[in-house]
Formats: sequence, structure tokens, C-alpha cells
Amino acid sequence: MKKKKLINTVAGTALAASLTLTGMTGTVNAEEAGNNALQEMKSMTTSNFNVVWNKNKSAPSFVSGKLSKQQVHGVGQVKQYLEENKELFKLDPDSDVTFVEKKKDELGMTHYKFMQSVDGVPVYGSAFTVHTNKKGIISAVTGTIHPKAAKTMESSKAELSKRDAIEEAWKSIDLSKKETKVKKTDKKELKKASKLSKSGVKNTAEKAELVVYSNDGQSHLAYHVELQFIYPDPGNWQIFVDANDGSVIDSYNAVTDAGAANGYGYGVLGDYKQLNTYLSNGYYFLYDVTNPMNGVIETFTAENGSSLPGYRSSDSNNAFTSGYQAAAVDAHAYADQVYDYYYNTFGRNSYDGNGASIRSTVHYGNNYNNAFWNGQQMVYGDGDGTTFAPLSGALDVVAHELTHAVTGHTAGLVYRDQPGALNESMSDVFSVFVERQDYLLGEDVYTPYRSGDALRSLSNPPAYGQPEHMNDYVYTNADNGGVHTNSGIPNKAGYNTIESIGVAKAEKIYYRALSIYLGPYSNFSDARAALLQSAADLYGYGSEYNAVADAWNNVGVY
Ligand code: L5W
Ligand code: ZN
Ligand code: CA
Repeated sequence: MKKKKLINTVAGTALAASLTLTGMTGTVNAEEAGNNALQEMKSMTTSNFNVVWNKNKSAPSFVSGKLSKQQVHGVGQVKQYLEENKELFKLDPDSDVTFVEKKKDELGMTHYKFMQSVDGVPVYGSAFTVHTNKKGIISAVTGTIHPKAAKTMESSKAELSKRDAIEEAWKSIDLSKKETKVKKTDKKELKKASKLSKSGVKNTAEKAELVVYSNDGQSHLAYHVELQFIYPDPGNWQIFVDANDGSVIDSYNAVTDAGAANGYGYGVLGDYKQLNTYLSNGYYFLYDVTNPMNGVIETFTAENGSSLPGYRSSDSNNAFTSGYQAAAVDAHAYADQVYDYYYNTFGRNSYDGNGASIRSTVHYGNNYNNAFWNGQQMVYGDGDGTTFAPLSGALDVVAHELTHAVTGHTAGLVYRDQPGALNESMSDVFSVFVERQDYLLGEDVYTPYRSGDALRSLSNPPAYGQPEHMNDYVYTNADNGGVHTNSGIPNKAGYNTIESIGVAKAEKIYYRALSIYLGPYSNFSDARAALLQSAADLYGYGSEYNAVADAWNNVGVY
């Protein structure tokens, strides 16, 4: 059965009159014509109608009232209604109306959603919906229609590829200008800069979809490119790139509700802690902007175990309470604690002294019983559950790793033989300065089923297979010349110093030695001399100086 005249619409009848009116005067605009149509409709029914016009008054964006006399059931009948009233709704006869979805709500109303397209390409933002009441009477038609979308479009065939559109979009926001000044006119430099900016915003989501984009009454075939990232600033860029000449038609940053937030979570040991997070596009990230850094403290989760940096650790309600999130919770909170230690104790702003971002990745590898600083960031394994729990669960381990970064930016102790053992020892000694609770390293995550043990001890290195005197120095090719073994000797000297003069004076002497007097090839004797010099600088040649001398005499280093 042909359904053409099945629906006897109020609007359809009224519209004919309004069109005649428009044609006759030649000056009546769409709004006036629509209002006239509305008047006609009102005169034909006792119901009330309301209409809201779009910004440039070229089409209604919200029409409500009793819009059909007869019941409308199903997409076919709704489409027919639209067809019959296309003049009122300003539907472009050359563009297609595509059904998207039908939803019935709890009030018994049905909502038919459509969008406009031209040659199969969706018209951006053209979603409109026909609403019927419980009885099937059309009660509203809402949404945006772009009249003349097809007519004002120059071409419906894209010359530009998706990839090229994304490249153009990156260039247009030029994130590199924060770090490198690039003249906009220098195309080569710009391209380089765009690569640079992209490398600085890893973990970015990039999407591009071909759309018809109507701007200033003109429709363009364009790629709607979305670039989402957090660094260097949160971005959710919406960029419309002309699909023929690559020019940017329109762009804006749609980051909503972005900002620092206070979250919480449970660490590896189940302890509650507060977290500095960041809300961006409805997700909370382990991204701490609260410190006076040039960068941030940011925490990632390794994708498939081994990628670095992995994806940003996030949570939808700022409660990082799942078991899987615990490693990230601790890595994030402890990185901040160690940052605070260096900043508050020595005025050192991050590991480079210049406020660099501190990045951590957790869940690295598979049952990986280790953690490391890779020259750029900290990386933590989960442990195998027997030898280690997830390694970020210990503040002293985090302090150990971040101190490797500090050493790398200060003394630069090479990681072999005595300088390497000294490097290891600095990380162990500073982990005690930071944690201030014992002389053990890693006790909180080492052998989770056995209590009382640890990985190393400053007070008793031999208990963990390390020498505590030069007489027992281990000559080996393994472990870069036994850096994790012979560190027991300077570790014991560190313990002796702390015991003699207290942790507050000891840490000042150590930091001064590390940041001023030690260099890449410093050996144990150099360390003794550097610490003595620092003690003299800070406290003169008194008890502190003598305590340092005795500490190293005790381990056979002169
Ligand atoms: C455990 C993970 C790394 C051992 N790194 C270490 O040089 C480790 C500190 C805590 O010795
Ligand atoms: Zn180490
Ligand atoms: Ca400890």
C-alpha cells in the first residue's frame, strides 16, 4: 500500500500557505515565513505551537506542539511526515535524511533520531529528532538541520587523505611553540616542529572523519579531526580541515571541566592515600599539576606489559580503588613525596633541578622483579608475588630510583665499578633519608610472605650478601663490576655517619657532596674527601667533620 497520504499533517497543510506568502512578497525571510506557517497552523487547530529558530534563522531548531493529527508509528511514517513538511523544517531536498535510531522512553514517548547527509557523507552536527507522544502524535521536532547543505558544497570528493588531514591539524595547533620558537612561515621547520610536538604528547588519540561542515552559510567537504592529549596542556581539539585544499576551516579546544582535582586510592599494601589528579573530558588522570615545576608528575600503565610510557592511568570517578590501580597509586603518590623531599630539604626542583616532569610507568613486563630509571622515567615491575610485590609499593624503592635521576643530573657517577657502586649507594642512602624509618631497603615489597627481611641493609650489609669493608671488596665482571654488591661499603659509611650526627646534618652533607664535589669517575676515596669537604663547608672542622672521617675509616676507605 502506498502511504503517501496516510498522514494528514497540520503542518503540511499550513506550509503550503506560508510558501505562497513567501513567494509573493519575495522579502519574507525564513523566520517570518515559518512564523506565518505557524500562525496558519495555529488557526487550524486549538493546540499550542512553539518554534525556536536557529542562530541565522534559516531553519527551526525546536518545534513543539501537536504537530500531527494522526498517529505516526514507525520510521517509515516519520520519514513520510518529514517529507511532507520538508518546507517547514527547511530540509535540503538534495541531501538525504538518514535514520539513526529509535528509542522509547519511560513515559511511553518514542524518539526517532535522524541525520542529514550529502552523497553518503554526514552533515556535521545535523542530528534532529522527531518525538511522538504515547499515542503516536508528533509532539516535537528538534535539532539542527542545515538547509542548502548540498547546494553550497563545492565538491563531494576528497582530494586529501585522512593522514594528511591529521598532519595539517597537528600543524595548526603547533604545540611546539611552547618549547621551540618556530617561525610560522618556515614550512620545513613547522613540519619538524609538528613531529616534535607530537612526540611530546604521546598517548594522544587522533581521529578523523569525513563530514560536510557548514560554516558561515557555506558547506565544505572537510575532515573533522579530533586530537586529544594532556601534555603540554590538556587538549581535545576539534579541527575542521578542508578535504580538498587542506586549509583549516574552523578549530577550537573542547576540553571541558579540565583541572586539578583531589582523588584517592589504595596502595599496594592496601593503605588509603590522597592523590593529586587531573580531570579532563570526564576522566581523572594520575597527573599532578600542584607542584611548582615546569612539568608535572604523571603516572602511566604499561600496555601489554612492555611499552613505554604506556597509557595514562585514569579513573572515571577519581577513586583509584581497584587492585590493578594500586601500583599506579603508589608510584604517583610516592613520586610526589620524593619530589617534596628534594624540594623542601634542598630547594631542588625535581631531578634535573629545573622542574622536569617526573614520569612513572607501572605494570611493566611480566612478573618483573625489578624497577629502574631508564634515563627518562621510572619503570616498575609487578614482581612475581613471591620475591616481590609490585615494586612501586615501597617509598624507599621510589626514592632509590628517583635518586638515580638526581645523580645522573649532578655527579653523573658512571654505572660501573667503584663510581657505579657509589651511584648505587647514593640511591640507597637517600632512600633512608627520604623514608626515615629504618636502614633497610625494599622491606615493604620484598618477599611479601616473609616479614622482617629486606633487599639490603645499610646497618648490616653482610646480612644481605654485601661487604661492609674494603677488605671484602668483590672484584667481578658481573653487575657492572658488582655495583649492587660493593655499594655495601659506602652504605655502611652512610649508616655510621647518620648514627653519629643525625639524619638532618648527614643529608645536607651528602647532598652537597653529590651535587658539588663528586663527578662521573669519583671512587670511594673521592667520596670520603667530598663528604669531608662538605662537612667542613657546612659545619667547620668539628664533630661533624670527625664523624665523617670515622665513618669511612671504619669501612677501610681513606
Ligand atoms: C629494587 C628494584 C631496583 C632493587 N636498583 C636496585 O639499582 C633496586 C632498588 C629496589 O637496586
Ligand atoms: Zn639502583
Ligand atoms: Ca626502608
